[in-house]
Amino acid sequence: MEISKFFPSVEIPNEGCQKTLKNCNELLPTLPQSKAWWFDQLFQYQGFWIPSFGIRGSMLINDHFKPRPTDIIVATFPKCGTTWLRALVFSIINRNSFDFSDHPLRKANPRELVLFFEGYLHNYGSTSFVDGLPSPRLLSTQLPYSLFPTRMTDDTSACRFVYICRDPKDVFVSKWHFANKLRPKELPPLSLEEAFDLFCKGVSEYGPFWDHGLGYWEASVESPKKVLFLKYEDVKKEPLGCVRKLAGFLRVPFTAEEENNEAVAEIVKLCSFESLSNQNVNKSQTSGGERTVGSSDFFRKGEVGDWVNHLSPEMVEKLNQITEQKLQGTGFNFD
Ligand code: PAP
Repeated sequence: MEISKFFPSVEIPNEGCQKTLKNCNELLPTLPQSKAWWFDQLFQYQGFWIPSFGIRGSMLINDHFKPRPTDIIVATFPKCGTTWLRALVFSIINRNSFDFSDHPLRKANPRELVLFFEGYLHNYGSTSFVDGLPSPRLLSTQLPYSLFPTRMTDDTSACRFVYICRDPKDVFVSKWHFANKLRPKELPPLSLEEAFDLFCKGVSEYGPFWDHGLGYWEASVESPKKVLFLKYEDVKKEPLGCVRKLAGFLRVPFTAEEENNEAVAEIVKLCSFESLSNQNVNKSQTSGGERTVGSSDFFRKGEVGDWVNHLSPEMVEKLNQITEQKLQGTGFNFD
């Protein structure tokens, strides 16, 4: 399956990976299934609704991936701000290698600079491509925290996760728009009502939203040096503070000289919605017949609170209620 233009194909996997792929092919038909919002079927796997390529990627990670202490995993639930976080992490880590006027983000979409972990593993059918990347490896994922092996999540492993979460009302609206843009032409549009019902039941790519966020939240509370939990709304409100926090967490804090040179402000400006969405490289459209993902599809409004333009008062009440109920007593909220 072609996931996007950003995943090149393919080589013959080694024997171990072939075994994992065979196990995955045998497992998939035994799992509960649901229609996906856009391309593929969704399968209920270890409590989450995941497309087949995500399960394949997760099984390859579990069986074969060798983490390094320098690995940085950029994790999100879909539509919570992956593109933005990828751009920020890439810019922070590589800030001494590039001039802001001739920065890679002016020539490439953030998805090309921070690779989609499970997507690449799925497409190669092995970990070999990711094994060959130089350190520090920046890898992006939408997999839930519980699907990673303990050799990545326990305290003995030094690889780190950065997660960005977002108000579920905005996540839902963003996801619904994205789904209707990318749904195959032969399928009817996904109505707001149908999508809402599915989202509330947890049935959407990588859902349930709340369980996904909670996994990373709890890990960030337990192991704050391993997992940093950010909220989209906070990054919008306090971008400078959040970028400083991110750099500290990634163990590359800004120096006094960089502060004097306004490096933090430059990164915030370069990675802002206005700046990224206006780069020519990010203006390519979804190609009509094929419905493959275009770079521009990852930039819609980039606002906090667009849900007011789409959700009825009843929908708002229902989503707020589910959120309150799911997150009660956890310390994780959207207040
Ligand atoms: P993905 O899950 O498909 O990778 P992701 O990048 O996580 O998508 O989320 C896309 C959302 O982030 C879009 O939100 P919207 O539909 O509410 O507009 C997109 O506009 C927004 N977005 C993309 N880039 C930025 C940015 N630089 N700053 C803020 N928001 C952004």
